[in-house]
Amino acid sequence: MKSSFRWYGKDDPVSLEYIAQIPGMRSIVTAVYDVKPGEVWPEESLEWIKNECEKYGLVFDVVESIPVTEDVKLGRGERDRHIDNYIENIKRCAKYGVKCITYNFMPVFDWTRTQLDKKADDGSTSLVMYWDQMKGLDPLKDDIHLPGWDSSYTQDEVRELIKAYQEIGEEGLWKNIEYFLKKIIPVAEECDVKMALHPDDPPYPIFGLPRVITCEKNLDRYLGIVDSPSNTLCLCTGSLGSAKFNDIPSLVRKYSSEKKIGFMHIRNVKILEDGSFEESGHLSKDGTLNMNAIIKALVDTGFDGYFRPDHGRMIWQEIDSNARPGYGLYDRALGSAYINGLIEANGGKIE
Ligand code: DNO
Repeated sequence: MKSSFRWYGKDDPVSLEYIAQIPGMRSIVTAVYDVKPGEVWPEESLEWIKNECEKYGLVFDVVESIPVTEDVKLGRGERDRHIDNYIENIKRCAKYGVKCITYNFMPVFDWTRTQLDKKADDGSTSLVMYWDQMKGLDPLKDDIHLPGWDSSYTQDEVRELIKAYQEIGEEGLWKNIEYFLKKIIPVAEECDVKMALHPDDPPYPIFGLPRVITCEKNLDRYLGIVDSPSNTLCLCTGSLGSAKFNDIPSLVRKYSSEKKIGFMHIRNVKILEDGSFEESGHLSKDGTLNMNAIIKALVDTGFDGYFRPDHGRMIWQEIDSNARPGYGLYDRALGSAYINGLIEANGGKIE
C-alpha cells in the first residue's frame, strides 16, 4: 500500500519537509488551487508541485480533487466545455506523473458539518455534525453559512442551485453522472490514471438536495456505469461510516477484492444516538469504526493502492497554526503511524 498525505500547496502551514518525516510517507495528495472549477490547470503549476515534492523525496501522484462543476452535475450551461477541460486536466496530470484523481458528485456543498472546532474533554477540537444545530435551517428561506461551504456562491445563487437540483432529482443526477463518466473514463484509462470517486459526506440527502453516492447499492450502480480499471472509488471510511447502514469493513473487503478501490481515506467517526456524529481520533476505541477490521480487509485482499490518514483533530495547540480544519499535522501524523502499525501487524506491506 502506498502511504500518502494531503497537502494544500504553498499556503499550507504544514510543510512538505514535515510531511516527509512521517514514517513510511511516500506520496503527496494535492491540487491546483488557484484555477476556477471548469478551467484548465496550467502545466507550470503541475510541474512546480512535482518538483517541490521531489525536493523532499516525495512523489506527486495523487490529485484531490479536480472539481466537477455544477453545470456538469446539473447537465446544463457549459457542461461540454467543462468536460473537455476536465479531460485536458486528466491528460496534463498524467503527463506530470499522476496516477490517481479524486473527485466527487455532491451537489452544491462538499462535506457538511455544523461546527469545526468542537472541544472534547481532553481539550482537542474536531469537526462535528449535530442534528440539533441543523434542525430548522432551510436554505431556501434562511441565509445559511455552514462552516466549510463554498462562500463564493451568493445566497441567491445557492437557492437557484438547490431548486435546479430538486427539479432534476436523483434520477436526473444519475443521468448526468453517466454522461460525465462515459466521456472521462476512457481517457483516464488511456492515460493509466485511476479516477477515484469520493462518497457523499454525510451519505444521505441534506436540505432536500439529491445525494446518491451513499450506500452499497448505489456504489454498485456507479461502478456498473463504465466497466474499466480506471473507474474506482475513493473509499472514505469516515464519510460512508457516518451512517449506521454502511458496514465499512465489509464494503472495503468487497470493493478491494474487485479491484475497485483507487484510494482509501482512513479515519474514524463516532455516531451518536440521534445520528449526529463527531470526528474522533483514528483509534478504534475512540469512534464507531473497527479500524483493524478495515485494514485487515485491505491486507487480506492484496490492496496495493493509495491510502491517507483523513481528518485529524486539532491537538497540541495546533488550532492556532492556520491549518485548515481537519488538516493539521499532528493528529494526521499520529493517524498515519497508527495505520502503519495495523498494516504491519496484519502482514501487509507499506511501499
Ligand atoms: C474532505 C475531503 C473531501 C474530498 C472531496 C473529493 O476533507 O475528503 O472534501 O476532498 O470530496 O472530491
